[in-house]
Amino acid sequence: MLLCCQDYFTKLELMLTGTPSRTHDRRINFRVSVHTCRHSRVSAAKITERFGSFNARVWAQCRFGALSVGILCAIHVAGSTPSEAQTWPVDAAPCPTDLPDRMSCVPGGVFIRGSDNGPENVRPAEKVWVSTFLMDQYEVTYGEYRECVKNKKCPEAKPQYIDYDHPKQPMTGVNWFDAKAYCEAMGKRLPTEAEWEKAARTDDGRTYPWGEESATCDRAVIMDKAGKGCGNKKRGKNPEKGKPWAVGSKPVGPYGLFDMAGNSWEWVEDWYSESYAACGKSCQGVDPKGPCDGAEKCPGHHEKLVRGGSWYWPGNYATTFYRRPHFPANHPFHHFGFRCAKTPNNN
Ligand SMILES: [Ca+2]
Repeated sequence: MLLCCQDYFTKLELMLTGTPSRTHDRRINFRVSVHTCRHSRVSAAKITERFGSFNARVWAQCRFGALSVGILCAIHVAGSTPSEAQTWPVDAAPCPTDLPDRMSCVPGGVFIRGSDNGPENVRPAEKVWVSTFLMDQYEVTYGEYRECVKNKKCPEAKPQYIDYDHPKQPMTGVNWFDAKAYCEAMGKRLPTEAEWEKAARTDDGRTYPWGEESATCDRAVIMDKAGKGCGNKKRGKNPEKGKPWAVGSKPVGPYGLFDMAGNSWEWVEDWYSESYAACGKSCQGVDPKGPCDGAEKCPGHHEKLVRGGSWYWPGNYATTFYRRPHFPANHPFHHFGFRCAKTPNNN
């Protein structure tokens, strides 16, 4: 029987309706027309909604894969069953009433992570669950980081440009280890990549923290027609490189968080993978932690991630789902920042 992916999922729906037994499912062996699969118009969100993330992943491979991946797709389709659909926790822990200073609570639950309209590395869009967590309302500032260094609780780190050292500007020029050390010194931690994305986009799959309207300098510190940093030039050499603004200079976003789009890039905890499809199970389900489930060493993975775009880049880098990989030691040097998260005591 030669079927395309769309036919497969139609069949799967019929099977679900008829509640076939697992044994029966396993005997089903569809072959897949690679060409038709790649031109299927079924959306990943629809597949995820109906059949869970596993089948959405199969769909993504069918649709976007080259011939060799198409063969894998056929194997996956043949082996997949409706019983592998994701199940979610019944409820998330409530937000605590007593929140730490300058932190917000992001209620746990399912949200749409990734996008089918962005670069390959954000695909596919699929539902994942994050537990209730707390998130810094602002990027960590230069002043806060220097205070931590002064108190001998944080590694020495500084931006390389002058005019990036105002107390209320985001701390830029930290590597991933510096960012992690700062958060731990504050009794916090770096957010996972999934947590960061949930905090930026809520549970409705929006493109920017404010919704679908394009990023402009009314909403975020980005590069626009006026230049980098919304035209706010830096002192000294190369003024056109612009500079980050004081944190919280633009309108507040969901959950009371500022600058989740633009201003400084923000390190997150996870190792980088080429796409969520390539990451597989470690990027799916409940509280995904990325490749190697967030282990300190992760063979084959050498980069971490920053999220949210910055003053230096145009608005399309400031989407809720854009992923930028970089080496945790920050070589070559970039002016990246961060904010911290925390697991509430009741969770
Ligand atoms: Ca930011």
